[in-house]
Amino acid sequence: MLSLRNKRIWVAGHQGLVGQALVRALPATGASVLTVPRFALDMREQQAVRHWLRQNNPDVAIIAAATVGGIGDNQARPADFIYDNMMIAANIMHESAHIGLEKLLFLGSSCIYPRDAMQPIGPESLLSGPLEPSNEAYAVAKIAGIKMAQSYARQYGCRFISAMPCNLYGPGDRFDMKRSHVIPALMMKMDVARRQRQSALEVWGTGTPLREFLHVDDLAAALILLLQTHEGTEPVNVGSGQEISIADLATLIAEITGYEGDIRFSPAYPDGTPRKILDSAVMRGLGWRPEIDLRRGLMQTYDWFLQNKASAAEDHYVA
Ligand code: GFB
Repeated sequence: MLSLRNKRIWVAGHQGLVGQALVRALPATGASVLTVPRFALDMREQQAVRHWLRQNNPDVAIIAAATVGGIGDNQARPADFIYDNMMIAANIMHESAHIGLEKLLFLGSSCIYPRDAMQPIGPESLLSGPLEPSNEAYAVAKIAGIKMAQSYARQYGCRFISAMPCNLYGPGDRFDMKRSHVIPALMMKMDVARRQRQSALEVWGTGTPLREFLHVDDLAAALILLLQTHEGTEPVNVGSGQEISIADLATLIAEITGYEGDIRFSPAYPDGTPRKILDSAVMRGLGWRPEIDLRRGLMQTYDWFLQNKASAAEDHYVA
């Protein structure tokens, strides 16, 4: 058990969806949260990361910094996704190993697992088959991060652990019709369509893929529990256990946003992986349960969007 009381915890990527949730949740543990704005530290620069870590000397680090986006953004910018994410993980882990950090938590994503993995997906599926092509670059960078954490643990005895969340959503997400994940993209599209009284709108793909969604505040609680109680180098899956098809999700978001026009599926756009539900047995074994059901979480996220339209559409590079 690691008490976080009075620990100085660096949340790398505090402006992103996960980072903001951690900044909200960590103070209740008695920890003090360290952050650095993007303009003051480019985590892709090794010298800058080395200098910052030596100056600030945190006790614990959480790598929530990443270049992320939805399926469209992944397909448009594979070079950014592989380069940024590999550099961020490599620089932070390598430099952390040399300042005697007590513990580090690396965040990945369920897209690290093979496209045709057995469902629910356990960590033993890692590297057992080909990846989903639409997000291969991102997945490879995240797999490299997991392997780095394992290698530094083995060679130097570092307490580097990894968590793999399912698809996330919540307040503080990036809202962009082309680049963001499905929930913010559909909320934004439907909000515009309702206000402009459009009779129909387009939802990418066939509507048949299944996704497991988790509210980011539930993820933050899981990550804190992992820091406090978990040791070991196997990635730990964090999922809600609840799946929904994209078609049903679109209907639910239409209800919440008050959009009453037609929903037209557009198979010219990619579906991505057909299904990716995680086996989250390790988290459940630690006593963690998600508390925010999808409908309530979507309503709260839409309210947040309505109140924060300007910042929600900003161009985040970290998530
Ligand atoms: O959220 P999303 O981009 O993530 O897409 P992935 C989920 C599903 O929603 C896909 C469909 O089947 C999309 O085709 N979809 C329908 C839409 N309409 C839209 C729309 O307007 N925007 C978006 N974005 N999707 C991402 C990975 O995959 O998952 C990332 O690309 C990351 O690397 C993340 O791992 C968790 O689940 O397909």
